[in-house]
Amino acid sequence: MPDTMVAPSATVSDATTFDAIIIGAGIAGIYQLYKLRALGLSVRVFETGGGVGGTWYWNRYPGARFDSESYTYGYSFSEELLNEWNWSEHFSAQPENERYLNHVVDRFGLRKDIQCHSRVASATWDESERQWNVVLDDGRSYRSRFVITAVGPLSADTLPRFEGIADFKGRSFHTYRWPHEAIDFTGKRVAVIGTGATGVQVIQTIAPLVGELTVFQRTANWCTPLHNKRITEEEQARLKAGYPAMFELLRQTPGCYIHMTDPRGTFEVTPEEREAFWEELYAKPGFAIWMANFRDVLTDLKANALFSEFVAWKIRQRVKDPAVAEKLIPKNHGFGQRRVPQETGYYEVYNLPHVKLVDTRETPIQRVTETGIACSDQSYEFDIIIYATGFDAVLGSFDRIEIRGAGGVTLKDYWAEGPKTYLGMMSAGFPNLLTIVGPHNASTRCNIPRCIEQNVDWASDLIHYAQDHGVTRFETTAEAEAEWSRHVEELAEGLLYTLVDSWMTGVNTNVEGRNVRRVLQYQGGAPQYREHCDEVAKAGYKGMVLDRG
Ligand code: NA7
Repeated sequence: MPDTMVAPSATVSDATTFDAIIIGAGIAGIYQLYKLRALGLSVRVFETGGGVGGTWYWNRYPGARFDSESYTYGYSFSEELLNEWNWSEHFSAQPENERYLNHVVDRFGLRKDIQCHSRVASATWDESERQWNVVLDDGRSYRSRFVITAVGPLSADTLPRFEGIADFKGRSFHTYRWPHEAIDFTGKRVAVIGTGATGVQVIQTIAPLVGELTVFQRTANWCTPLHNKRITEEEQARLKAGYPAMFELLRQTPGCYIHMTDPRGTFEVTPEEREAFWEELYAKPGFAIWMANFRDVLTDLKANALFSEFVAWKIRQRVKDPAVAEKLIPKNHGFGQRRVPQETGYYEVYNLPHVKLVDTRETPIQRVTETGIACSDQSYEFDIIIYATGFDAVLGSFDRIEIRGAGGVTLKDYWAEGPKTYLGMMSAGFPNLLTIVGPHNASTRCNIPRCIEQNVDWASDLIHYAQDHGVTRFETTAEAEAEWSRHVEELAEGLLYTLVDSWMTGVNTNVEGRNVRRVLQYQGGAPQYREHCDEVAKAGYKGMVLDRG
């Protein structure tokens, strides 16, 4: 089986009863702890990993880095923190990101409430006590009035359902479970399975280091240049001076990125203007090409097809072998309908003599063997197999915990036909449970820390209100939940991303039952989502029953 990792533990008190339990010490869990501590609550965070940072703790594979501009990604809640932290690159890499999150934890004295190596196995609502009973997988049990899940949308990693994975005698890793020690790739025959955002980062990073690289691609993606650079001293000063204006802008864009959609339509400009604009976008850093494109590129099939043709032309220019270039050009979806991987020299990797691309739709993988991978046409021998095969997105991390609500039903069963939520933060029958950054929430369509801060602020205000007003139990009504769930479904209607399988539509061939496309995300944009949440709070938490009993 793929290697797992070992990491140091933290010291916490022996207490077992808390006002609130937070599951997960990633970006959301850390900030949630900070907020609840500031309200004077006793809090314990349980974290599966050996350290804090969530995504940035686990994903330590070669090449892991932000796709959002670093300075737009850091926390915004503390001016001191903003001023003292210097990001070294526009799109910072995992080691720095993990260091940053550790710095935040230490700076605000949060570590003593974070219990690492502690995987929550179950959380069961006790109606008589109006408390949650939280049990770890080693049997230790804890109680709290409130539970906040901060489990992350991409933290339930999935391996393919190939036969023989355990038989492989070389080393193999899922990218999410990358070991802490350095891996020596020198002269090694390496396989990478998967060409999503993760696979692309790994492939372009290890290609120059390995002896031979074989990439197993099932679906090509539209990858565009990241254009990462170091941040100079002058830029650093300019960025810091501009923080208030930048965060204000981030509040206004639909996904809280610094890129604003161009108000023009694709066919409202001349072909020359269009091409010049697209060339400009291709040369710009980050997601500008996805988010600052013409307003109809992601909504109109004709506009989308024309822009896809532009990107296909770029791929053909960059990949020398025309047959390989054709394999790398997506044929089953247009640009931006799936997550756009950001690349640095990715396409040029396929010009190297020791790199081979295998299209697993043409020659499917039949099994993993002791020495490598057997495809329908031939067998390959490897020293290392890297599974960049993604996640049981959004729902998977909830499914892996047995969360049992007031009626004895588990959240997994309650969401079996698709999520049902109110504001993407709670579900009927699950009192005092806040599923921040969960399904039906704007955060998974967002520059995630920006939406995390909004979710955490809202959840903290609700808990503060409950504490202040003697509320011992809150729950959404079934009607409010049904209305929100309908609203979320309606917002996704007609959007081009719904036409294709991807983690964003919840399809995953590696997980039983994930063969139906679902609406997992709130598509109305972060500002509109924030307005909804604020209105609910302002109206005394309409759509919810708050009980003082
Ligand atoms: P993704 O984007 O879900 O990519 C997973 C990749 O693995 C994708 O290319 C899959 O092909 C491939 N895959 C998965 N299972 C198999 C099997 N069984 N056989 C062959 N190929 C397979 O996950 P990432 O980790 O790259 O990115 C997740 C997000 O993290 C990303 O969007 C960023 O937001 C950060 P498929 O496309 O399904 O045919």
